[in-house]
Amino acid sequence: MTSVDGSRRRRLWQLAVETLDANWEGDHTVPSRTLYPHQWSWDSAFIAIGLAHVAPERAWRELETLFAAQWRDGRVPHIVFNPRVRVGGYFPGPQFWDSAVSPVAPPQATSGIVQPPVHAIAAWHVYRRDPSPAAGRRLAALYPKLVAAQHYLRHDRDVGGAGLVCLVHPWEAGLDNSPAWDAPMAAVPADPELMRRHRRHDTRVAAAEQRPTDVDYARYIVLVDSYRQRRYLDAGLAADHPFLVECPLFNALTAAAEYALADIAEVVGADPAAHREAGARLTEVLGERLWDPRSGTFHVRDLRTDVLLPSRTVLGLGPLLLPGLPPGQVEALVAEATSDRFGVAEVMPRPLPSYDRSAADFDPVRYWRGPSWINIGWLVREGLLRHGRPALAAGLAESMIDLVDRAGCHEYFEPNTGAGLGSPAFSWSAALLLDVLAATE
Ligand code: 2M8
Repeated sequence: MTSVDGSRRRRLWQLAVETLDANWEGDHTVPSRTLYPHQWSWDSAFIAIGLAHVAPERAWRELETLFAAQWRDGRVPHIVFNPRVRVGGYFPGPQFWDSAVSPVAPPQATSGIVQPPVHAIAAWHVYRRDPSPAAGRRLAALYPKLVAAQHYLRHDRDVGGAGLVCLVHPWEAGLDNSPAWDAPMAAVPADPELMRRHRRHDTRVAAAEQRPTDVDYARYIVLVDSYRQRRYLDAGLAADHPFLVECPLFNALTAAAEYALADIAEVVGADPAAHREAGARLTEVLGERLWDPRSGTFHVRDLRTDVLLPSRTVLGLGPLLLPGLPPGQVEALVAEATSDRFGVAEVMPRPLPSYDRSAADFDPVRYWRGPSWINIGWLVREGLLRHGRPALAAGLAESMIDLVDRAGCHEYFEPNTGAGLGSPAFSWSAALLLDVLAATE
């Protein structure tokens, strides 16, 4: 277990609490005041995990506000737009998404895509911190919504027909411009005309070399256009949607959500068995479709070409979250995490990068193409703990605490120097720091 001395702990704890307080909007938390002024789906789940330690009422509210915008087909939108934010405060905003075109959209303006399903895991964390009868009632009210969200992902999004969730936009993965998407994105037409009609907001408030490129954005927009034109309906996606991928982290989180739902089902008087079966089935299919025994890690499958893509990104470590991962795959993933590519260690750990440090196109400052992120460290740490590697998990925790200690609650960090990148005062960095600090008490 990492030991964090008392005064350092108090200082970091206070910094994290102040960051979350400053980003609270009354019924949800913005990821960042400058860069992301609305509510984001997986951010809210991570934020709830941190809030459970200091403001459980806000933790429940965070999840409830998000699920109030759930679509009628069960999908949880990746952004819930705050109508009070000025037009142009974020791009692409509610006008561009135009969720009202869809017959299954809620009355609120939202985006039309999803993000990784961390919410059942978050709800279970929040409940376990304070398992009071009142918390049990809130858990019971969320349960059917969480089940509907899983149903949407596992059925409506099973484009490949093998039982894995298919993503229709890199933003769904949360690791927006990861090198994992380079090959499938290269096939998406980058229409320069389209971007000339829009203005990016992100590069006005963050350094351009730390953000995706204009060409990336042109493709992001083409994909939103394509999905909007089909009114965000999933039937027939395989025929003509230009980006269809199966991601190991997203699918591992979908499976982990089933195990969290099994725990929740026991508390709320529902049947846990079907959730455990779904978790086991997803674990099996992940092994069949995304595991490469030669590389010893998991990869993304491009459904348009039916090819397993070679890049080794931190997405490949996601299946460590699964309790039923075969021992050979666990060993291989631990070897991958502790190799020079990713640098996890018990002593003198280096920050966990988002991409293989030894790759020729590793970029230590550009968004998801190399920098270190606290949410990914948190997930890999959970995986190491699940598979009985507490010393490695402690090393990883130490590297995460160090990053925030030296640079503040930044959105991401330069993995060699530890410099803060992207937005300062970023919510999930603060929230997950609280959870990691609490575990070192
Ligand atoms: C980033 O993504 C948004 C689009 O969803 C953006 O760049 O504008 C990603 O890091 C994503 O994972 C995150 O949820 C979001 C808000 O923090 O920002």
